[in-house]
Amino acid sequence: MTQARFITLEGSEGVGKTTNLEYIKTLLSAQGIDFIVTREPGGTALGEQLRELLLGHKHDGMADETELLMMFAARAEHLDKVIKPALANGQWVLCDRFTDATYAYQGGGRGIDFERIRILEDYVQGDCRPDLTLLLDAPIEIGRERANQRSAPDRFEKEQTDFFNKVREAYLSRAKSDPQRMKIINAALDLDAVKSQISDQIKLFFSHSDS
Ligand code: Z5A
Repeated sequence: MTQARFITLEGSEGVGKTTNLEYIKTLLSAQGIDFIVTREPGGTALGEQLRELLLGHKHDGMADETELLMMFAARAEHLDKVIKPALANGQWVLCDRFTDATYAYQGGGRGIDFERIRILEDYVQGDCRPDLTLLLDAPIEIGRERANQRSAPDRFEKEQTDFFNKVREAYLSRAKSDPQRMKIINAALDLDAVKSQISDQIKLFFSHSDS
């Protein structure tokens, strides 16, 4: 496998992205792949500061457009400082959330026109898109119940079930329209069953990357 690949992990809150990221790291390491792990919003010093502003409660009444543009501002920095240099250097990139999250949260959840997001995506990313996206999908109640067992809710986690149902719908609709890249993982199952689906998809991806 010569060319570096860009893999992203998506899903609504508490579905198990962080948990399964650790598992994907072991699968990549086992193949001897050189990779970096990063996340959005964040991944750079500036991006992490934007993350604090986006997730914290200091700006609870933030306009939807401000939120959208801050996501893309953090992404522009992330692409410039981390993602593109790593890929150019032959390192795979494993990223916890990327632009599908913008379509799902700012598009589906907040109701911003998808076409506006697409214009920003083209402007900020050029032709940089993930090669593989694993969408961890579970009914909202399951993810929320898992997430509630942890820290106090952030600005997004304060949203109501209706918001998260729209987020989930937008994610699923994107996966249906781009099935080559975006693979749906049933994250409602127990952890071993989730890992097994992830392992199957990653193996399939490796086999395509080889050819
Ligand atoms: N956001 C946005 O709006 N627009 C954008 O463009 C981007 C992001 C990039 C970032 O949050 C927020 O930014 C996010 C969307 C928005 N807000 N929300 N909601 P984040 O990604 O950092 O946080 P998160 O989505 O809330 O993820 P999380 O809370 O870290 O959850 P997770 O990583 O998916 O889950 P986890 O921590 O791995 O697991 C949660 C618990 O469940 C934990 O105790 C696990 O042990 C347990 N777990 C995991 N899997 C299982 C299974 N299969 N069975 C049983 N228990 C399990």
